[in-house]
Amino acid sequence: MNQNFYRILDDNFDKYSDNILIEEESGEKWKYNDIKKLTAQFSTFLRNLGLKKGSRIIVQAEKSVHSVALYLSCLKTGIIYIPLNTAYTSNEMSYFINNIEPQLIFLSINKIEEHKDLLLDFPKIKTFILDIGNTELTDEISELKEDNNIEELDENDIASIIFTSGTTGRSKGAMITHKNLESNGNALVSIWGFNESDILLHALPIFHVHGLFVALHTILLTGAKIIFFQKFSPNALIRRLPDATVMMGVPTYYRRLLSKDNFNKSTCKNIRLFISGSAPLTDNVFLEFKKRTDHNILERYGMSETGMITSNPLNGDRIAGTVGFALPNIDIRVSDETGEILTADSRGVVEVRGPNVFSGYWRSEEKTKKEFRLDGFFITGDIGKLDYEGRLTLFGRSTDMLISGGYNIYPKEIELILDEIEDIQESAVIGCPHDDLGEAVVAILISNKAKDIISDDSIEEILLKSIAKFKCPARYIWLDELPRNAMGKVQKKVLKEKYNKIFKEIK
Ligand code: MCA
Repeated sequence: MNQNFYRILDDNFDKYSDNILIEEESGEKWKYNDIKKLTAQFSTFLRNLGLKKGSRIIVQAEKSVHSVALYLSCLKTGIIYIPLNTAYTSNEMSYFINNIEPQLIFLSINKIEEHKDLLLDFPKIKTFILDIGNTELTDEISELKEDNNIEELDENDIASIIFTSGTTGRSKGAMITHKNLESNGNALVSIWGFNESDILLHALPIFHVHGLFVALHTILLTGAKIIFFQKFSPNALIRRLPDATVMMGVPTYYRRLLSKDNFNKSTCKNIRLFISGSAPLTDNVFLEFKKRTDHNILERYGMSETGMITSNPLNGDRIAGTVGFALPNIDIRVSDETGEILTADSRGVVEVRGPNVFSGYWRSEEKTKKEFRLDGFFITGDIGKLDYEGRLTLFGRSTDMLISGGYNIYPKEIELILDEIEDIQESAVIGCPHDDLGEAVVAILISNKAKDIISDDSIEEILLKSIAKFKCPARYIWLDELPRNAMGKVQKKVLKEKYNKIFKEIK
């Protein structure tokens, strides 16, 4: 039997052909049938260029209906879809292109301009503009015949590669299979009670698991509808909230909604479910939200490598500070550093096994091996504890990764660049609590000059040549030395405690 995940979506395209699938901010509406057609035209486009099962395309483009159709056509044709954050610089892109060796690249107009020089290094890779509104590409697609052939695939064939920040400073590509997408999509539909009458507010970017898989698939699997926002804006969302039944977001979205006086019970009158993920939801936001709207936000937990792992219940207690229970068919456990499985209520590293778990890191067999136990459990790196009922609480990570506005950031990547700057002897990058973003990046720097230290702006200018803006420190602090333990290791914990209130003091 064909195990291509798209076959199920295709059935739904027929079953719900006249239902609206996407309503854009402009008011333009796309039925299931329209998206099926566009997907089939993209399939023709890709196949005409000689791409086939296992070929790879990189997409760094603005969120649009056409980019959704391009993604779907990749599922349909067995082509591997690699979405990238639109904030990535040419330096970051260079790494991804060399690592993936794609057959095609799709870029938004501003990215074509930004990567002009970089692209000269890859003359054999065809590049297309994919942007909002009509472009040469979208015009060409609209003229093409529909290719309705769904590629015959095995459940373990790769659907997508999602890059996750790496502990050593280099990103790793998590290979997500058709089985991963199908099992996780079906599990979420079931535990969150999605159905044909749902209307989802979709303001998330679609280059991450949250916006691309979790949000899109729950809708596509049920014949429901999406109100599609270019990006998150609290005012635009408040205008459309009364028309919606479900919203998904990172905690920053909920904090920003609460900052608006006109966000209240009547705005949420038709909403049945607010879902939060990608970063910890604070008790404050959870409680304030309840007070303002009468809704308990449902917090769930996932990773790029695993899709969604746990969720608070749709019916039953949603407890602030916990991320709920394992999804159906997913096993979770907590272990110590040696791999010894811990009993309930003990803190350790969370491990997960199930049909949701990725098949490994792209071209990194060694790295993959290190992250799995022999019995197939994936070591998430998140620190947590399970209670006697199986409810999971998280306490941060075993690595020093931080999460800013829902984006994972690895300090090492930033420190490596800072340490190369002439005036900087060494650096330590940490995440500090931030009201809006959850955490924001702070760089602690040691100078090798007595005076006339390089300015913050000059440092940022250097950083921006290599890394995306959202990874750049929001604050730079110069110290005489970094705190170290007896082994000489920098004590980031000490720094984090010291600068815990740094973003609160300036208010
Ligand atoms: C934008 N900026 C940021 C961030 N985003 N800085 C730090 N952290 C961020 N997350 C900076 C920009 O560089 C820019 O700097 C300034 O903020 C304004 O940019 P803009 O794009 O207008 O920002 P924004 O609209 O306010 O965006 C903030 C945001 C956005 C709404 C929180 O980052 C967002 O939508 N995040 C969602 C991320 C997400 O989907 N994560 C899921 C991945 P300047 O003005 O100085 O130039 S995790 C996942 O998928 C796992 C599996 C899971 O469990 O879900």
